[in-house]
Amino acid sequence: MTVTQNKTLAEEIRQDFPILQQKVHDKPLIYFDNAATSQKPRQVIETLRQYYENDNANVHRGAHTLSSRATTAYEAARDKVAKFINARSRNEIVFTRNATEAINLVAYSWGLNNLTEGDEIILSVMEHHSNIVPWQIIAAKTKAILKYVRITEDHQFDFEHYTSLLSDKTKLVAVVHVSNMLGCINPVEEIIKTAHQRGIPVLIDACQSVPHMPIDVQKMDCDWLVASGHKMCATTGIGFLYGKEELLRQMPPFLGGGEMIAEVHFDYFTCGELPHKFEAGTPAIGEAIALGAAIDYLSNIGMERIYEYEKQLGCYLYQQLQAIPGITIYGSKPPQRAALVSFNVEGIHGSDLATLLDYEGVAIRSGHHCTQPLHRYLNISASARASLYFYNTFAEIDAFIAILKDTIEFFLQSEASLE
Ligand code: C6P
Repeated sequence: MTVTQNKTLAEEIRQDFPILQQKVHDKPLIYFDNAATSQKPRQVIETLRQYYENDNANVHRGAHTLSSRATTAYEAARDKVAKFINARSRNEIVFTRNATEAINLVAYSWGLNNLTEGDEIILSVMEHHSNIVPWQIIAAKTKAILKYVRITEDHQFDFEHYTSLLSDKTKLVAVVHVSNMLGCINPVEEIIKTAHQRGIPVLIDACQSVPHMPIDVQKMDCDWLVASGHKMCATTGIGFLYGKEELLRQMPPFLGGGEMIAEVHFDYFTCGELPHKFEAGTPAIGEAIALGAAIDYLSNIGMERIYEYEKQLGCYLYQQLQAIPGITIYGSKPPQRAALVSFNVEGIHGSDLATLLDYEGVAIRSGHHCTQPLHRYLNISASARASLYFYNTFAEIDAFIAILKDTIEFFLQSEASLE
């Protein structure tokens, strides 16, 4: 990858993504399902291959060379994550399988031990299931109560409603940074500041923001933040939890076993140091190292540049979709939104649309996108969603819109001929 300023970002780096060069059903692949998972550049695939060909061994255990190489690379990946989100210390980064596991870690470790009957947890109606179900489980065990911040008429986080929900009973706020359905970018710094004025800790689900924009946890001042590697050019099976060191120190371990201990006796154990206290068992070593390579890759391009390019791409997609008759778009207007758009077309189910588009080489997602409560709140059962990443092009958007229009016409004509 060579970064120059006169080509568009996608033109410069697209060749790094082998999977994007293929045809699907004999049509050039247009991959617009990046909110579900991103594609991986050669640099990440190569890092994983090299690790398994040369260095594969277990970490923190062996005295041998391979184990020492694997340990060094694994811990270097932690340093890269810490630097990428500007954590104060590497001890604040815990590797998990994904964002879901990271939220469960906080729910079981912190939630179960700090919440009691009548305490309130504030979520928002736009949360992904991963930031609802763990809290429902913990609320059932502790008799805590869940409260949901509404969205405004133009589908933004309703700040006024949020502040009205905060009270002496509120013990936690857990909200998404960028909604994977509405695409809105929530004012997390304000949300956190307001909660902190009452001494309430805040967890940020940054699954859809960390891959797309610069993140500074110190500036944001969140207490915990979670993300998944597979949405940011790394592999599946790796994600991370950021937590303020003093909070992580107070939290008991989530899972028990090897790696997370200092001493084990027949009748008790003592915990290892942070962050190992939360990493029980053999971790996803190659995947963590590949996450480090993904971070190198993204940092080399520059997160600010990725954010700016995606902003233009997202605006263009929104404008083009908006011009289609019979379309309903969810989420507020650009530019305060991410490069993803969920929509429905009158008379066509999102799943039918996605299936027909697949025949034309276009990959989009349809269904509830793991936000069933939000879909119910909006009085819809499903939606179609096109979600972009920095390797997508304006030409792909043009092709997608043309294919979408043809597909809608084809579908509506077929329906009419059956009547
Ligand atoms: N959203 C989507 O298509 P995991 O599965 O743990 O990697 O990520 C869960 C998750 C949590 N929060 C948000 C905001 C998310 O978008 C996701 C994953 C994917 O929208 C898969 S459902």
